[in-house]
Amino acid sequence: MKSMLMAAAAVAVLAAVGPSAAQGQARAAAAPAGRPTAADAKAFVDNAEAQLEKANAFAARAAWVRANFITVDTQWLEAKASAEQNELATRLAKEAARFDGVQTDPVTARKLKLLKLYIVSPAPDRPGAADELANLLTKLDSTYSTGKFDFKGKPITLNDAEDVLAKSRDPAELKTVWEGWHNTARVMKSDYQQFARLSNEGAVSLGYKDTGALWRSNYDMEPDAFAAETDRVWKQVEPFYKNLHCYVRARLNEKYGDAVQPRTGPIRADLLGNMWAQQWGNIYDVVQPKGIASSYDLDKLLVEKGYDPVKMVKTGEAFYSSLGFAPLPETFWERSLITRPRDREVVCHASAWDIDDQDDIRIKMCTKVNADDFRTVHHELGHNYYQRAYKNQPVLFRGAANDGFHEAIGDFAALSASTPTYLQQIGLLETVPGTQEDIPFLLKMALDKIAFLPFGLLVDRWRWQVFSGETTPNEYNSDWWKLRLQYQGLTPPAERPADAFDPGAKYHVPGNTPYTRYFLAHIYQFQFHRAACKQAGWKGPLHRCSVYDQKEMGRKFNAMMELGQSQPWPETLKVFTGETRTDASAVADYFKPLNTWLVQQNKGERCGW
Ligand code: X8Z
Ligand code: ZN
Repeated sequence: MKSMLMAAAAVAVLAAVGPSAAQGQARAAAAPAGRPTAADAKAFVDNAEAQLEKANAFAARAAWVRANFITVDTQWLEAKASAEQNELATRLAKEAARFDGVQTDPVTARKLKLLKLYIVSPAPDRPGAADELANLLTKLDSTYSTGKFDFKGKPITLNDAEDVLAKSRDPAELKTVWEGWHNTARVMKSDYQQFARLSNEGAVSLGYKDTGALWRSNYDMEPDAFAAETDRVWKQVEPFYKNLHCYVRARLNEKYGDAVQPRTGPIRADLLGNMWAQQWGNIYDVVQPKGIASSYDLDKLLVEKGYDPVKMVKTGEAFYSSLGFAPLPETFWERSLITRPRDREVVCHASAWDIDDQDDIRIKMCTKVNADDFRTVHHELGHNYYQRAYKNQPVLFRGAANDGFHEAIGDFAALSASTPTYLQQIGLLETVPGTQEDIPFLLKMALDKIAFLPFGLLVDRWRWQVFSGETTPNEYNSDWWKLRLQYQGLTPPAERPADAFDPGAKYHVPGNTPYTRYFLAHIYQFQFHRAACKQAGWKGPLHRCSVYDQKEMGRKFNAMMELGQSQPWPETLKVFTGETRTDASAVADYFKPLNTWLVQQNKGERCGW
């Protein structure tokens, strides 16, 4: 597999036996003589895997080169390789349907299923369609990645704009920069519309209702059941999110006054310290609890202790080494992109790559020395260690149990790596604060982890609606803001222009990366953390636990990762946690003291929006 953010990612699917055995036998009985056998099916998947491996090796390198050096020529090369890969995978997915109902061994049955889910956006098989789709995707991703707008008389990048959103406390400036970035996405709307049309046509040709149904079919259950699962889990955490929203809104109101942020209703999206208001940790200074100071600030510690981007990545590697993982290969250091180059355009959105499905693992990120990127480094390395763990699986099983697992590995590591105990162990922090700082610590964590949940859900709610046709191109932006209001309780700083395409201002939309995976990951990482701490014999509160140096736990974690997508994800979850469902009770356990505290703080407020 290639980048964790590429359009054509291998993914996990339904239980080992596809159609029920009874259905299969019924069809087999009615089938004419000469129908394919189990041996034919096995030969087909073996051959399919060999072809995919070859196409992936080529497409991954073309994609890497384009993402590290965006020019017309590299875009052309990437689009050509990606179109060929898409054509191949889509053709194989169709051929796989020939074996529907054939009684194969369970491994072959699972591989046939996975083959039909291999491509995020399959191409229609008319001449030229795969090329058109690939060109649109390369162009959308490149337009996003090279986007700039004028601020204070000079063009600025998203990286610069993110710094302003994180640090400025001037509402007029925040609004200008927020609008500046969001308006860069307007040019993408018609390409996105055409992309959605083509992708849907491809998905329908594979037997899915639309592209959204294809994406929802990746979780070892029926697509409708999966949508219902995400609703169920959201309902588990929604009350907590609403408590946090209520508390933060009150502090913003105190800081900025009624004219900027009213005490009731939605929160202005540009005031939360992040371009998409998806993580709010950057405004901790504005919302910190009165009378309980936090004795340290990770942003400052990293700078004071002289961290640079490479040292951040080395520190991340050392955390994984402490769990018993082998060091990263020399080529990781030679080939990764760790800082933003000055002389060329690159895709700065962080990603982890597995170029040859073996040892050529790399990251690509424009690392800044701050707390956000300290966590992102652990996040990206988590992808690489997962990729390495499942490299000996057959091609179609080289992937996460489900895509939420892939996103959760590194975040799980970062939960331990964010504890003051660990920061002290690696010399970043002098003394570990006592329990009086639990609320400040948990509030910081919740500003990132709990604030994220509704955003993690709504990005694909919007795309599911676009793909199903429920949201028409005229409604792209208004429906986006309906969902932003409904789930996050947010509003734009001012009315949006008629031609705005605000979903396009979030990387994963032009980057065509499904997003529900991050919602799931924000649940799974706490399930992993709770199980890991239990294995390590931890008896204290969950948020104080760090599994640094726990080699036996690390071995068991790696054993789960080695399974790749060889079996349905609930079985893989069970291997490490003993649990078989996505379950937010671990989130509740971790944050329990904070939720209680928030409820007290919110007394007298009119929560909700
Ligand atoms: O895209 C990412 C990673 C790469 S897989 C940096 N994340 C999501 C985002 O930035 O929107 C991690 C958290 C959510
Ligand atoms: Zn990721």
